[in-house]
Amino acid sequence: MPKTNADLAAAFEQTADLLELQQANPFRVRAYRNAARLLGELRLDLVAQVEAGRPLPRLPGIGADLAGKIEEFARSGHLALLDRLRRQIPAGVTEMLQLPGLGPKRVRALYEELHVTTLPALARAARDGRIRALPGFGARTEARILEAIEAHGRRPQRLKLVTAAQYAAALIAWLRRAPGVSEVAAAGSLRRSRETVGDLDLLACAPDGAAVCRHMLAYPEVAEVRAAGDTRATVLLASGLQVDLRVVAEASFGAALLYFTGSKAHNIRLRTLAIERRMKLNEYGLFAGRRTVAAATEQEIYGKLGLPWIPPELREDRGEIEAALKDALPVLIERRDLAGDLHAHTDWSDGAAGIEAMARAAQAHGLSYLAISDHSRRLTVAHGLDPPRLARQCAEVEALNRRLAGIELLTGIEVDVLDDGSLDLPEAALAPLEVVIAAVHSKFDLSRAAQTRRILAALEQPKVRILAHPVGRLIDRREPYDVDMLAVIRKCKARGVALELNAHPERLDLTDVACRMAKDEGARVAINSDAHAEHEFDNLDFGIGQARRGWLETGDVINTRPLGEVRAWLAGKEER
Ligand code: DGT
Ligand code: CA
Ligand code: CA
Repeated sequence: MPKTNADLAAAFEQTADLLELQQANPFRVRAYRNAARLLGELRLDLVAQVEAGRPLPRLPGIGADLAGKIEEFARSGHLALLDRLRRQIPAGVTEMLQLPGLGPKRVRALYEELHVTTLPALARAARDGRIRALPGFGARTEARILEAIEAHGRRPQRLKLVTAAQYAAALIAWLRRAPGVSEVAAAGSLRRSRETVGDLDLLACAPDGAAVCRHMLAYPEVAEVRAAGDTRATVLLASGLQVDLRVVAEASFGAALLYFTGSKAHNIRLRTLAIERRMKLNEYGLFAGRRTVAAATEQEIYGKLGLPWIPPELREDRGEIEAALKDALPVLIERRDLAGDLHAHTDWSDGAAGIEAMARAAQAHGLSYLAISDHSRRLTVAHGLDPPRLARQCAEVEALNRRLAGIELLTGIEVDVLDDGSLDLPEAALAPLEVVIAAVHSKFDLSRAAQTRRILAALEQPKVRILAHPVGRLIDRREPYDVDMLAVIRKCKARGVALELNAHPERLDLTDVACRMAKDEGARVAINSDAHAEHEFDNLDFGIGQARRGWLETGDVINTRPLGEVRAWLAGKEER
């Protein structure tokens, strides 16, 4: 049963939605949502765990009931509860939940008050002006719903990188068991670490391509076969994800990997370079007339084109070819370059674990320091800290520091930026802290000018050293707020504030392009996990992928430095 954590996460998320539609106990709804979030990020494959007969590890928020559900899903591929909910609720209503801006509460109102159970019926209701008449809706919401339905039809579905990676890992493991396979690799946008993935491009190396294609068609998750032949197959998985598989000979593996990794724009530039050098480049190799110049590895092909090997994350035709020609490619940051993490939560606010557990987890992830930065009081839903609780937490952090070996904690806070750009806590409360992170969690819809003014004002506050998730987007769920990023970056540079690259796979905020802007302006970046649970330090990998797409090097990232240097920077004793 090659279901993956991503399938489980989707099933739990849907269970939560449908339970909420039925107005189930909010705590129960929340438990499923939290479990979905956990599974969506967890690296450990729980399915394999169950298959191997190993007990599930202790996981935050997963009690006996949910653990039973995980085992049920791993063993049967189904959740009886979800199947029942789906029978009780019309499919069109479930579909409405996919529309941005329509949560269970609104969907419930729409189908109870207007009796709409399909998207076309909902669109009609919007056009007839029936939605605006409902309490809590209004003409603006009605117009947005109509737009969302239209966009829903147009927009190709893209998966978050973390989700695509989970599906890919399970399928790659399956393909490695195909007859005669010596290698399986992911290509396409997944290999380039794009923040979202349209479809999976996989490459296998084997003498008998037809046998490998047949093996893939036998993958139990295949829902639809779109094409199948001796060297390639295209299928749709039950999750809706499309997979393109190519099977090639070892002699041309590098050429195929290069071609199918893309991007298309990068490939076009390489082909032009080949032509200028009187050669021809395609998915089978680099050729001079009929002679094969290079084909087995990417290194050889780049080499014969007069280029160093270019890391996949750079292959977007954003200047990497020019840099390579001058032998001036950046030396991209790697995960092992991170020395510490400057943003994490604990159960003092909305985190799942205590301070010590988070410290141990950070240490287990190879980090040597960790800032404890819980939310401030304005975020009441997250049990944000007021000055007295913050002072008590600091005392506890300092006490722990005297006891812990191998990891050093820094005191800190993720303090809300208020509507006018002032901070949620008074200067006196912030003064003793080492790491003050300013974060926007409200008023996302201000005009560009107003939002920019607000954030620049927050950056003027003397204790602020990091700007959290600078554009506030949630991939697939919330658009970034409108802000003049260049102005923000320049202010950060001027004030000696680091821009956070929040590594949560749903945020990946900064974007790759903004990372590049920050680097070009000479501003510092902090790659932070924003971990709310022990396993979330794994997410740093996704931050690194995004940073590499943004051309970042060790020197651009503040938390690659040893603690002593970071403390000096935090204290403002370094270049501004
Ligand atoms: P995605 O799937 O939208 O996330 O993005 P990619 O980059 O994975 O794009 P995809 O799956 O359409 O194609 C995978 C790679 O195959 C692409 O990056 C370059 C190569 N490729 C596909 N179609 C073409 C084409 O028509 N011309 C060229 N030059 N390359 C192509
Ligand atoms: Ca693709
Ligand atoms: Ca493709």
